[in-house]
Amino acid sequence: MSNTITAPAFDIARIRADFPLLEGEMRGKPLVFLDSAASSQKPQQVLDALDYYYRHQNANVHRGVYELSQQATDAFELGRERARHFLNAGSTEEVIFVKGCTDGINLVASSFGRKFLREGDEVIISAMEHHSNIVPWQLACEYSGAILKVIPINDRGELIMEEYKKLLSERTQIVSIVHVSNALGTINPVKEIIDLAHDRDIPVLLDGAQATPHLKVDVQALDVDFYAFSGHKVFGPTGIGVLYGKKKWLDAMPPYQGGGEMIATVSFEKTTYNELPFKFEAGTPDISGAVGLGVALEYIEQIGQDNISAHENHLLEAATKQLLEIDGLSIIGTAENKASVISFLIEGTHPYDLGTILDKLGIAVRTGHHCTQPLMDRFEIPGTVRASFAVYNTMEDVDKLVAGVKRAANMLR
Ligand code: 7TS
Repeated sequence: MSNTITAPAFDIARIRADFPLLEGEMRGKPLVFLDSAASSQKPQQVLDALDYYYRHQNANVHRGVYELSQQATDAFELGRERARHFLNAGSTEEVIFVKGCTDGINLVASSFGRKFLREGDEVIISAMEHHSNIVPWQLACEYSGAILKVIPINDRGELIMEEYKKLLSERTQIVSIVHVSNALGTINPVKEIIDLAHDRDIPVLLDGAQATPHLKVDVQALDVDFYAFSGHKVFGPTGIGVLYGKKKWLDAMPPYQGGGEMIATVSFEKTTYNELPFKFEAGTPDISGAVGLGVALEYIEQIGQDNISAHENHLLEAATKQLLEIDGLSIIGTAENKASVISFLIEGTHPYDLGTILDKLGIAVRTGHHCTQPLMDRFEIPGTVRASFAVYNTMEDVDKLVAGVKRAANMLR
């Protein structure tokens, strides 16, 4: 079994041992978890951090004069500093805690939209967006009278860059694009996308939900204006995520929600707002979530994103090759530059039936449209079976997936 790579910092057995849930069984069989694109499992280090926080540090933040509240605030702000480091943001002022990637995109669509979108303006997205990067912009367009423009993709599931260039115009106010597609695995040429938009002074938001678990992201090197991701996909807790935003934009944008923490002073006549990043964090934040997320991000950095990518590419290549040997199987999403997501269909079978049989074998995959209905329409399919690999998956998982899919296909045909 060739499930390890040679990088010295990378030991798959040790990494797997960090994830207690992966040692369990499902339906009486050892669990083969291949749905990390939906939500990842959590390492012991994150579980311990949450436990420690609630046992020893729990209090509300930024408010109490007492020592415990100071400790909770320090733990929370350490989570922010770790998120800043993870993205290589210039300042923690630019790191806003949100509920998740969806919440981060909604914040920008709502606040940026209110300030900068007017009738006849245009917003550019792409044909491979998750609903979370479609619907918030549809709402913003509905309120403002702006128009949504969509970059088409080719049959491999890659953006057609020539079409993107044609869509950019003096009417474009913002470009909002997925970094890595959750349904196809395509890694988009985000630096080129950003540079082309910046040539016209148009800001760019990247949906980093699927990129952050796999790739090194450097918001300064990308020069990206907004970057959103979810904690639960990067081995952290649910209910927390990060929106990075360039200070110049965040300063220019109105608050998204009102309430505690986002204010400086309140009177019935006039309220003034807190400084960044608190201006965008109304109400008691997800304190333990920020603590756990910080530890999860440090966990990724300790393994090293290059090691993670190399390991996952190894699994992706092997799984792709072996699955394609199965009669009637086709892969949806064959971009040259891909992350560890494989969407597939088998002629004469329904994705849901395949997924159900795999589940009986203890193999967790996702079936359906993956919250990308317009993308499924583009390929004229109702959905796919999707296997997604994370750092803790092994070549044994690949072998079990392939054997399971063969068995399911034989049963269904
Ligand atoms: N953007 C992308 C590219 C995603 O894959 C997802 C979630 C989101 C945004 C939304 O993230 P959330 O944490 O705010 O919900 N994707 C998936 C998936 O592929 N299967 O389940 C959730």
